Amino acid sequence: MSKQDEMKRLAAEKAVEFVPENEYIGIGTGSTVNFFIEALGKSGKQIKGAVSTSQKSAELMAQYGIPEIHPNEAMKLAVYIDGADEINHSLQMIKGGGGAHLPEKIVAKLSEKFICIADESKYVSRLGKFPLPLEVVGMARSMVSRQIVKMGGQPELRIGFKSLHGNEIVDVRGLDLSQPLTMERQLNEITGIVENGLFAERPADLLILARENGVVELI
Ligand code: ABF
Repeated sequence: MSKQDEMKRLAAEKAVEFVPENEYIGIGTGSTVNFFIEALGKSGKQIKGAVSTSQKSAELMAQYGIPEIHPNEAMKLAVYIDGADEINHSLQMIKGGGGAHLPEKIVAKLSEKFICIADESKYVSRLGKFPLPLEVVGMARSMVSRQIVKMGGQPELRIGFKSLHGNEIVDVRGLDLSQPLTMERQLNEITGIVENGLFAERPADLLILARENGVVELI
């Protein structure tokens, strides 16, 4: 197992301690979350049900006997466990590297507590080294791209990728993300963008960060 995978596993295993018994929870997407699903399944903890955010997570949950529920069945989720592509010191994130940031943002907003699990490579002082994913309706891709260029961004279509909801993903470099909340709200105004990968309005409430030296920090 690589050093980075070992750190992801450490953070994921720590997160199981924060899962309350007999509650509805949300489960994100990505390789760090895959370690969490395995650890939760092996822990024997009984949860009422979990909302998944991708087919991959749903399949892994089924493999470990974690009961799945549809998000419309739950008024609120006690906790949401998910990874991130980048997370800053205010626990604002860039997510969507896996193309699942729309369901992830929906489930995050449905959850009382968002716990982000990550290895230390994701922890940054300023967001933006990772290209910002935008889920875009196909018919509006060019119109959206022109507006992104006017904002200083360099949009790149994720070739051959369709989201869970059949939309396209455009990855954007070069936007000024020094004020993540302002940028998230600006992007929300652009017709044709279904969802952007900035999690500033809904940041994480807790970061479980695994360091290279094996220490797991709670931030
Ligand atoms: C997911 O976590 C995505 O938003 C993000 O792309 C991913 C990070 O992936 P990994 O855990 O594999 O680094 O929620």
